[in-house]
Amino acid sequence: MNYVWDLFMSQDPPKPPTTFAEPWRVVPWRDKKKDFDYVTAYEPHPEAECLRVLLYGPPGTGKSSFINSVDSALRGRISTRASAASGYDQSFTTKYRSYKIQRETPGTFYSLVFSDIMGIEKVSGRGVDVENIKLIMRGHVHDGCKLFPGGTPTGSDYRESPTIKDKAHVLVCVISAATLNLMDAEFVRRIKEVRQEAEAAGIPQIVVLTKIDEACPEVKKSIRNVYMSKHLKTQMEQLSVTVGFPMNCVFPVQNYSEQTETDEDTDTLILNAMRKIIDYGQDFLIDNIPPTEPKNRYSE
Ligand SMILES: Nc1nc2c(ncn2[C@@H]2O[C@H](COP(=O)(O)OP(=O)(O)OP(=O)(O)O)[C@@H](O)[C@H]2O)c(=O)[nH]1
Ligand SMILES: [Mg+2]
Repeated sequence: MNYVWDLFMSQDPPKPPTTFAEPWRVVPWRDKKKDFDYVTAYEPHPEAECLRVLLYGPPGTGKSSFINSVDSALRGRISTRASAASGYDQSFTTKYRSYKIQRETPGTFYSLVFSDIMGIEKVSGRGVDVENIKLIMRGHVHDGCKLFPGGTPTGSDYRESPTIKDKAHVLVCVISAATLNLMDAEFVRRIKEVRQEAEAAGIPQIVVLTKIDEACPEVKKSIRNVYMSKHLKTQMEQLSVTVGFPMNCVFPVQNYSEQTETDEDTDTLILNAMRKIIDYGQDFLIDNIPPTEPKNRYSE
């Protein structure tokens, strides 16, 4: 009797499950082709020329890696064009630079432009400051400009009268799920400031939540657990509450960082996020480019 009791007491209480029984959001695993075709076929209004996606966020969260990951998912091989590095407290990217993704035929490109900037840093005097993000968002900064905190672009770096093709059409805040709990209040304040400015300019906003593999062992085991993981859902809810992004604007991805080959499931999440980015950006273009007058057939 004592033996049975001792045995019972020596056992740890059962741990609550770390995953849901059913995913809380539907992902078209094994059907990435739909999103792939959607992204590859996308053509914005000719006045916009391309859909301009501006990425921002704290340093080292995976902004440059996300550009490389979309490039990799579209081209079917790992790309490392946007410089990514393993620095975490200081921004590795130091310029405002735009990237296009090449189609199979050399010299032809997808209708997407990614603008990569250095991270927002919590220490003033480093990284990109919020004033400069506002200028980039409104199309005042020329590509290739080196941004100095506290200073604004002047001369040939400054565009006096931007048109719709120079402005950001969708703003993507890149946050790491692995360090979300450690995110400083100062980061949150700066991100909120950018959000308010984007809201005032009517620019749609999305969050790409990276490093989900580092944040959750279940996801590391299989990326298909992304919407089964209780931990990740809590992270997303927390992000939504602290920074104010609605849950349906948050898209978790795992960037290509160590892999040497692309894979279907990683591509699926990246392309799914990309499709949403296109949809949101397209709404902005519809609202901001007046429809062309239908041709009057009697005046020809
Ligand atoms: N495991 C994992 N590592 C990632 C992921 N995304 C990015 N990384 C790694 O995180 C590090 C920083 O990534 P970057 O893409 O340089 O980050 P960034 O936001 O562009 O950084 P700055 O330009 O310095 O602001 C690199 O070592 C990447 O390989 C991810 O989803 N999972
Ligand atoms: Mg970078």
